[in-house]
Amino acid sequence: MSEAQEFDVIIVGAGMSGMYQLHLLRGLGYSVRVFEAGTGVGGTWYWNRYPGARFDSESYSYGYSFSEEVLREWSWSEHFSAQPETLRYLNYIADKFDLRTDIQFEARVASAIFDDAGNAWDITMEDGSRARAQFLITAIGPLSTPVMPKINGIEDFQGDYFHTGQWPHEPVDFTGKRVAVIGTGATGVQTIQEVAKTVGHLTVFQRNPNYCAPLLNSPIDDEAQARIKASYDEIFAQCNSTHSGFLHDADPRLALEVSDEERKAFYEQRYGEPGFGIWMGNFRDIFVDQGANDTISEFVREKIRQRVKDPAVAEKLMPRNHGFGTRRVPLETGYYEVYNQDNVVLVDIKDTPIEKITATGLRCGGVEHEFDIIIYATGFDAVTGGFDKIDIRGVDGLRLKDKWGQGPRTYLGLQIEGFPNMLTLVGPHNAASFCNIPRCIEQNVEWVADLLAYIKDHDIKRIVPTLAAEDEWTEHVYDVGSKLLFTKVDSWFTGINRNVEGKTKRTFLLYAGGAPAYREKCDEVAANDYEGFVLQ
Ligand code: NA7
Repeated sequence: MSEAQEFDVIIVGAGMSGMYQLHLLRGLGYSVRVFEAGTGVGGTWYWNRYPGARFDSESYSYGYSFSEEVLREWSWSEHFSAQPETLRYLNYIADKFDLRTDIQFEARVASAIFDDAGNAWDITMEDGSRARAQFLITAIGPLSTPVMPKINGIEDFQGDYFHTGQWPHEPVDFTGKRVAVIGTGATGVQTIQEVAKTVGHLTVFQRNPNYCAPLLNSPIDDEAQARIKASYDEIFAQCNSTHSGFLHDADPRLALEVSDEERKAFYEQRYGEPGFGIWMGNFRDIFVDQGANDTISEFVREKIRQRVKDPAVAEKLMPRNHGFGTRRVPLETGYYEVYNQDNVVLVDIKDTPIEKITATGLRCGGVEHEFDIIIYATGFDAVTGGFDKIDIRGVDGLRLKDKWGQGPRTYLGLQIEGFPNMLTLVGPHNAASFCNIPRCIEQNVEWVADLLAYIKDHDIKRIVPTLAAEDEWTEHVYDVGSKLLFTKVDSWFTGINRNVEGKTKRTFLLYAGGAPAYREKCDEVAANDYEGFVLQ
């Protein structure tokens, strides 16, 4: 067995949260090592190189806010930047703060075992190399475990096939090719509208449609750039004041208290504005009141009806089994118009699932389809999937996967009873998993850095939440969730993934009480000497 390298802190993952955590902890004098499975930094933006991948958040609300110099130096070129630019940005951050010296790339963590007597974590990589540290920080992202569908014959296909979350680094040429896309979530929508521009023929296999709304992206000109750079304080203050860290905030009115004309005019206005305004800036009751939700759901269905020429195709694209915004709203640029192209076919597979993948394509509803390329936009084993892939064992060998068998249990989505000295950035039941994510990442990372500064000052060897604190937080998370229409619907928010063993029962993976309330609670816990934690 190779000898273990020793550090004060091990961080798993060099995406946005791992990078910033490394930067802050190094500044506190901790020895830190980041283990990253990829060959470069960037996490989500490193892996998701599929055609059309881009922000649905305004670019300038997405970047880090912690460095004045970065805010001055970096210029986003579009209001909603594409993946290559975001990856360039994250590489620029890594260079600027000299992060790579403490990141080990191509190192995938296989197990993390807590040494009770030594108050330390023993980490083993897939290649057998080992490391040990007092603290383990997971920065593994909520959408980092791509999942292929459970369909027979996937490996029999003789053409090229890709999962969007494991896209090759080399460009893929679709010109003149017969292409299939399976999946119509936020990723599928971005992919479909992009590949439709060059394909010979495109077939989309849709199980459930989603309510998509216009992104309305545009370049940032010099004047807008100057305005943005001069108003970063206001931009971040606005994000920090809203429920989910976006620039958009709920309208104080109720959908059903205004007149039909006023409601319609408001929906038209939101539909015609860039970004998530229609989701995050809508009437505040659309997520809790089915009647209110019905009005916006029908409005978006009507837009689909207007934009898709063939009424039968339009009908297939209209969600009927859930309300607007109760699943992630994909933002689109000409998505619905793709279905007006002569070389695009939509196959509804709700009642006739794909039977098998064949050497030349796939068989569905008794029909053989032939393809050159199959794209799987089938999503992720969300939020807990990254944890499940690592054999994580706490006190008395308790496996995290077993502890979370009936759904996650955490304190603040940041620590777990029975797993001392382990901190979970953007973990389940953490506000960051339902947020304009960098805004909440910064809160998580800064809170953990403050905690580790306190630990250093007080010579603490071990921190773990009490069972009572964990129970109380978990109950609060489910209680808040139970009031929302989200929790009545199958989606990755509710932990449903029929391609993964054991993920067929609804739970709730997010904290939906809002980023401000979450931040307040975290601050209160810290101000009360880390109330709810046992510090030894
Ligand atoms: P999603 O939102 O989980 O979407 C996955 C899509 O794949 C969805 O349309 C699924 O249909 C479909 N799917 C999954 N398995 C199958 C099988 N077996 N057959 C056919 N279709 C299937 O993942 P995304 O990557 O789009 O988005 C995830 C997040 O990333 C997104 O919310 C953004 O925040 C970024 P279903 O709807 O389950 O019927």
